[in-house]
Amino acid sequence: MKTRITELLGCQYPLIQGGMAWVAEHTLAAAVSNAGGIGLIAGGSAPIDYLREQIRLCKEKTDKPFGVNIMLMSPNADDLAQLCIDEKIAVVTTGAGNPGKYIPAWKEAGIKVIPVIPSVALAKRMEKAGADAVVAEGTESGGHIGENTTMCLVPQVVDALEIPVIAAGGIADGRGVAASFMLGAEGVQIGTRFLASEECQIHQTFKDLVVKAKDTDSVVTGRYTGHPCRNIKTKFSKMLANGEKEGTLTPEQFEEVTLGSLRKAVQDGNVEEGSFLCGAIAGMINDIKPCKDIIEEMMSQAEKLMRNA
Ligand code: TUI
Repeated sequence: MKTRITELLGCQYPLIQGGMAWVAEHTLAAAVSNAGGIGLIAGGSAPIDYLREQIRLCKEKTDKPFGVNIMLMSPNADDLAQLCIDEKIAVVTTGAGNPGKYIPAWKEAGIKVIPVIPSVALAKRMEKAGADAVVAEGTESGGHIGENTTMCLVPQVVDALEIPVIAAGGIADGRGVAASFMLGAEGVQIGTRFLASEECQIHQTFKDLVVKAKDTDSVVTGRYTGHPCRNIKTKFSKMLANGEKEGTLTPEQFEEVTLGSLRKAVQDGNVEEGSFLCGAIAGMINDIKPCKDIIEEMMSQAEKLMRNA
């Protein structure tokens, strides 16, 4: 399991955790890093003081490298980007935008930069801008997504770039990891599987929704706002999907009712008003266990499959 990603990031396994807004805090990040992957703390739309505290708590829980995800639509993105430099963060991933303007300063500070991208065009731009690797994220992922699937996107990004590619979207066991490697990826990003981990601090209702989900239980909402998001089907997400389809909810009303809905899902387990962002692979996840068990089982299954391939 040695690839350019384990070499670049100095970790045992070529696995990074998804930078899930509101979900990825220091307990989860430290557990993933301690288990040999790269844990991430999500900046999301949080204020700088929150992220600084999370980084410091994570440093107390692990001496392994970990990273921060910068959500580029955040009004605080400039401050959070600088904080990563001040706190000497090992690796930064980005989402929901083009991080080009931050890359020179991050590189100067010795930070490994890994933008998450949903298209070949953006991947090429990131390589030119100096990224160390990219995460090619398929539409199977939870949260804010592009249109192309992991199966189609990953090999096209691999062909277009020299830098290593990490596959994301729909990967939750060793079969997904092995398939990603067959597509030319040199690492995987795992999000949804870690929702159902012991160390993940989300509300129990959220974990139960992931564990109970079937293959058909995810829905994409908000395409007409320009920010499509994959969620678990609930009364709330079905209402949003319906309002969008029937034209009974304007894009402005959609933005209004979803404001604050990530927090309501993650912290309150509020199924009436919360957005439970989650990938399409949730149907395959049937138990909650420690991150270490998740990672070791996934990687040993992948190794066996690849040895026999
Ligand atoms: O970023 C994600 N997933 C996310 S971010 C998030 S918080 C949020 N909430 C409401 C609306 C929007 C975000 C929840 N889930 N994944 C990585 C990702 N990046 N997916 C798609 C993109 C992306 C989109 C456009 C990356 C670059 C991009 O560039 C456009 C440009 O500026 O050229």
